[in-house]
Amino acid sequence: MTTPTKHKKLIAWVDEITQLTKPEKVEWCDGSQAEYDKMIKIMLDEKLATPLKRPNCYLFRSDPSDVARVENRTYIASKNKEDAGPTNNWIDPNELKKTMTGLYDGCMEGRTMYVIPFSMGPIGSNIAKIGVEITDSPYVVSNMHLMTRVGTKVLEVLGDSGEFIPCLHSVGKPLQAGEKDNGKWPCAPLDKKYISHFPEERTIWSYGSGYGGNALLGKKCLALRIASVAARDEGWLAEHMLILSITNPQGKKKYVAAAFPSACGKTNLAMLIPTIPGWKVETVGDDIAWMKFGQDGRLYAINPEAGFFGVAPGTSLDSNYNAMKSIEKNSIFTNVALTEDKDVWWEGIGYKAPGKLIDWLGNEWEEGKSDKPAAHPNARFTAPASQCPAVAPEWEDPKGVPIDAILFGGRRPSTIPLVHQARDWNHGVFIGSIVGSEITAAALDLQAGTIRRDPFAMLPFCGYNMGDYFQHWINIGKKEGAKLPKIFFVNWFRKKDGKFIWPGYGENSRVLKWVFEQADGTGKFQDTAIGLMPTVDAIDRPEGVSEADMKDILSVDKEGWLKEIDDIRKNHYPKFGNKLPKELSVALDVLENRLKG
Ligand code: OXD
Ligand code: MN
Repeated sequence: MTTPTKHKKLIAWVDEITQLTKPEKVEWCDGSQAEYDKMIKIMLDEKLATPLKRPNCYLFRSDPSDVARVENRTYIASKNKEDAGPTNNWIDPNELKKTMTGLYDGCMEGRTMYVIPFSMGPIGSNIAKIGVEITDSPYVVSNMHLMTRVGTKVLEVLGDSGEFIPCLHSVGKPLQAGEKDNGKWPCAPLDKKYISHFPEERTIWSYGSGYGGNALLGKKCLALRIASVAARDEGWLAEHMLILSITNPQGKKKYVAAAFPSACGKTNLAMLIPTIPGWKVETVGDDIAWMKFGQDGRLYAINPEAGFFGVAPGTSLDSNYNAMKSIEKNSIFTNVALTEDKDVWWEGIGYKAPGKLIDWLGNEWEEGKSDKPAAHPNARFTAPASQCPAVAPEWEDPKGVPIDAILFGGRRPSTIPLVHQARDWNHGVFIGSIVGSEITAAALDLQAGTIRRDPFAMLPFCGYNMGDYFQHWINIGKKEGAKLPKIFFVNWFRKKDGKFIWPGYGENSRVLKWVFEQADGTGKFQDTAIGLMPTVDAIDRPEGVSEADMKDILSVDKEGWLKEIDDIRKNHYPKFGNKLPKELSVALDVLENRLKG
């Protein structure tokens, strides 16, 4: 195959990696449908893919050791340890490169090396960034086709000397002569997996995992960890946020970005169907937002991705109609269960398993007979965003959409009310910095059920010192002429007697309506010790929520907050040492005084 670019630096890098990893052959990806079909054919032949009855849909089962992001094998290898900060794993970059070069040596033997030029963001947008992923996984190539914009058109924009972020990936399973994968998902053992970032060089090296965020390097690695470093240096924001538009019955539209820790329902919120008549929500993105100041001083956001990599379990026509419609065709399913008539099934899909299934491990599974879930809790679908019935017509607008409100949230069974609003930008940064959530299944190596602080929902995704990141947010608020979004703290997950009080899903539109009104200056609110809150009549009570419960989730739990403050003071803020911006310790003091006063 001839090299489809004259970009010297890119060609030299591809040559260098070819010599190191020693693949059987090298292929440059053009992004065509024929290429996608070829990848699928390779994986069907290798018995890694199972065709489904949904048109152009396939099921994959990964290795049981390779089912989620591996946070304790994820590294920020900055030159100085302090630049990675207290929340990241750090290894000296020279040492890490030495170890990984040893692993990469010959790691693609017997495999094809694919070179995938991709754009995060609409091709040619001045907010977009170009990456090139080298991988030995056809699964990665096909998923990158859905999740990003790939191929020749990206090389055209890159030209002979454009900037790109090199992203090196290998599953870490070379093949001996004559050996085939033969139905076995290729990956390396856990202690050989490395998801490494070199922030000063803007480079990503991933080894040993073929799953999701570990392997689709445009997503968490580039669009969050590396982009957050670029954003700090260039004065913008790369955030773990969905983007939606909300339109009132009079046709007025506002844009909301919202950060929630992994598996807290960002995809559901991004696509919700309002239960309140006359209101409309449309989706711009479900996971990542890049926000830059426009000429008018407003923050404009793009969704750098082109698809959804959503958690399947719990997704049903009731919980997320638009996601279910998005995955009717041209989608990839990983670690869900298979029905006898070759459809997918998972826990929470909205109907009983139709007969016997094959579970995510490839074993027979029957309702009531097996105590293990049929789909892995972190089973995923990959689908093109363009297939979402609720996708906003402007979702690919290269200039982005102007953000009116930012929401922070997490799974908090107590203390945090349904919604409150920050008094000003710094108070909003304080709210972002204290986000916490009950742990879910999106990361392999964490204890499900406990609460961990996840500032800005960026704990696993911030590519530099989190204390400096807080400061960067404070600095954004100081920009001259900035017309900043309003900031809110939401919590759909309050519990009473072990049950959720708030119905969530489409009913969250009631809260979005108040957010809209607050951003519009027309909301009804009261000033409280923790911030601005809706008056009792400002949010309509959904069916099934009693007046007493509604009051409960819309009031200030003084004791709970004082405990929260104590925990922040003792266990959270001290981690950041002298990097903690003074504005945040001041905000904590002010909150305590207001509660006590
Ligand atoms: C994701 C995650 O996959 O946050 O989006 O883990
Ligand atoms: Mn995410």
